[in-house]
Amino acid sequence: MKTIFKGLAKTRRALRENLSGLFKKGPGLSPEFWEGWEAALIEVDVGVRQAVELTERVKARAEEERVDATAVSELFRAELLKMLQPLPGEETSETPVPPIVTMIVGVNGSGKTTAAAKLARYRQKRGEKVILAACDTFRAAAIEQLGIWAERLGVEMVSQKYGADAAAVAFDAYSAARSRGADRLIIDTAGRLHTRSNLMEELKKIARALGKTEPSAPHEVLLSLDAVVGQNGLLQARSFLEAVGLTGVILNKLDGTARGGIVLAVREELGIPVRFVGIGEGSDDLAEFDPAAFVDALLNDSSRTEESESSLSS
Ligand SMILES: Nc1nc2c(ncn2[C@@H]2O[C@H](COP(=O)(O)OP(=O)(O)OP(=O)(O)O)[C@@H](O)[C@H]2O)c(=O)[nH]1
Ligand SMILES: [Mg+2]
Repeated sequence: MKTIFKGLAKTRRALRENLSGLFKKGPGLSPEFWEGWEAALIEVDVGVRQAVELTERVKARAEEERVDATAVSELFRAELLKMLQPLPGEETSETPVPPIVTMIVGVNGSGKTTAAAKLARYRQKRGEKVILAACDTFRAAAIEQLGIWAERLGVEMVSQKYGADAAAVAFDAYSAARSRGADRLIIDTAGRLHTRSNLMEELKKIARALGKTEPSAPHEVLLSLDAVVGQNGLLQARSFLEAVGLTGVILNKLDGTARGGIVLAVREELGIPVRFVGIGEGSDDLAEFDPAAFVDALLNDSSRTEESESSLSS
């Protein structure tokens, strides 16, 4: 299993390289020093607004606390962590009656089907009984792809034939999950239809079909985002947000990009939390998003070397 520390290796290295020049200039906190931090943060895709705000906060604290350049990373760490604290209403105390339904939505190729499989595995490892629903009926290969994962994981999949009504598949899958006493129902959806508006209508229809059988379902709607696409992905995210009301993000392919700072931008720009990160193509390459582990993985520059990193269990 990969960890977020491994998943963020490229981002961490990029940040470190961009910052290394700043410290060679000595311990002074010049305007160039702060501009350097800002630029380095923007480079790893935290978003311009977030980078400016973060740097300003740290600068204010550094001046107030009269620290030198070497202590600045610690201040960034603290302020980053503050920015990543749960959003209001993010932590709900109600526990829905199982099966808890998770819909995975997002544009084509963003990693939905793989994320559905990883999430199934994640729940399975926690002793939960999972059922997968193949609601991407737009392509025959999509049903097959999920079927292969289901078989590999030993998880039941509910599907119909290619071209079937996705909402009907979801409805069936929910009934099956309930009658079989499943804890979780995880729904894979299409990323592409004939037109974008059809896709949004289809997703709404799936959600409505679920809501008819259980008013509280779907309990989670997770947007699958490709971290490699970076900031551009946030534009598409808005249409999903408006159509189906997202509860969180699964940020996929974090391992393949040096732009892992997108985690901050997602949260600030969309107002929804990153719930999981995808850090590889295997079923175990998923981590629940943990702000402290993220900040540690992003800014760690000395206490954990690249060698100890590579010796971490994989
Ligand atoms: N490196 C890496 N690759 C990933 C990750 N998640 C998914 N992939 C790869 O990205 C590609 C697309 O993944 P899919 O899960 O098929 O994406 P999708 O959103 O279901 O695509 P459509 O069904 O076509 O809309 C596959 O080759 C996956 O193996 C990840 O976290 N890291
Ligand atoms: Mg798919």
